[in-house]
Amino acid sequence: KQKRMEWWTDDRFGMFIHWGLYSGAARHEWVKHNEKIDNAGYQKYFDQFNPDLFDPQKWAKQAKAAGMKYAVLTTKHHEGFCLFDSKFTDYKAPNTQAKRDLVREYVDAFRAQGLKVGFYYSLLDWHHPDYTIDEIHPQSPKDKSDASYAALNKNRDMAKYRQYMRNQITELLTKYGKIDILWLDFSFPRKDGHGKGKDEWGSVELLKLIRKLQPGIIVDNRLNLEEYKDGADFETPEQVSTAELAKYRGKTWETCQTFSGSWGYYRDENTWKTHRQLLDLLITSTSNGGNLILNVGPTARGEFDYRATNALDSLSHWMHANNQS
Ligand code: JFZ
Repeated sequence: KQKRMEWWTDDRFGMFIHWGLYSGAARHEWVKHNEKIDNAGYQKYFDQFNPDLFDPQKWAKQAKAAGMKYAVLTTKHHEGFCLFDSKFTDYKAPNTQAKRDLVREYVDAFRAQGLKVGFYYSLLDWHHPDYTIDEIHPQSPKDKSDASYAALNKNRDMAKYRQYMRNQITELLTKYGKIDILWLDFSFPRKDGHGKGKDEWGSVELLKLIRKLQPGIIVDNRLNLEEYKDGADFETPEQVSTAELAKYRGKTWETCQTFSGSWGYYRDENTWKTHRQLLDLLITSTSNGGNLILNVGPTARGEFDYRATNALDSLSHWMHANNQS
């Protein structure tokens, strides 16, 4: 474990990329949940998805210039839409106006810039017909009784969904060459039984499969396997303040942070961090022995918003001035 973590702890700084159909709604990657949209209501974002400005070379160059050494892209977020060409679903980029596997192009472009390549894969899936409706599903019942959950879930089978995840993870870890990081997201066990934890995900089995397919891969800790030997490679303090980061000293960790609050493109959000705040995050993370992964939420057309580009440019100027790049 020590060995496989060497490059990662050395590299310190990465780019997170949240991109999917929600980018078209442009108001948070949880929009399907937040607005209780069903599959029919969400279909327009699939029909309209057309990333005509997608230029992963440009993304990779921007990341590299900003001093980032690795990247993690959402191959599938909670909405269930796949940016890659999966045999196991029709709900994928090749069936949109994009007409191609966008993950493939991301991998090629980032690798060409010498960056390490990671995949985010959502355990949650708000589109799959076998994924059971739980407390945080868009179609979760108003009345939280066991009976209403049972009625909603009578034709849904998590065992089939677990197989779907294993199939897709196998595709992701066998069709794109060496993958450096797998970022699985996330467990939410609930005492009342309407959440999901390691048994619902089949976490142990999934992790064994991952380590078999890609022995050198680095895996995050959101599979709910804290007590399991070799269960996770790093902790993931999310959106915590710089003051809190000192608490993670001595551990292996990566804080994930956004430019503006949401992870998916949110056009009208007005809480963009200043360039100084971003630098503080980077400095505080590295000086406390951790990694920082800064998120960009590209637009549905495949561009970085000018505010993200400005922030990345500013980091790149700082890197250059300090001779770090
Ligand atoms: C998750 C996602 O729901 C979110 O959209 C984004 O992808 C982010 C990186 O990860 O959000 C989480 C997951 C776990 C916790 C908090 C937010 N957690 O464990 O505190």
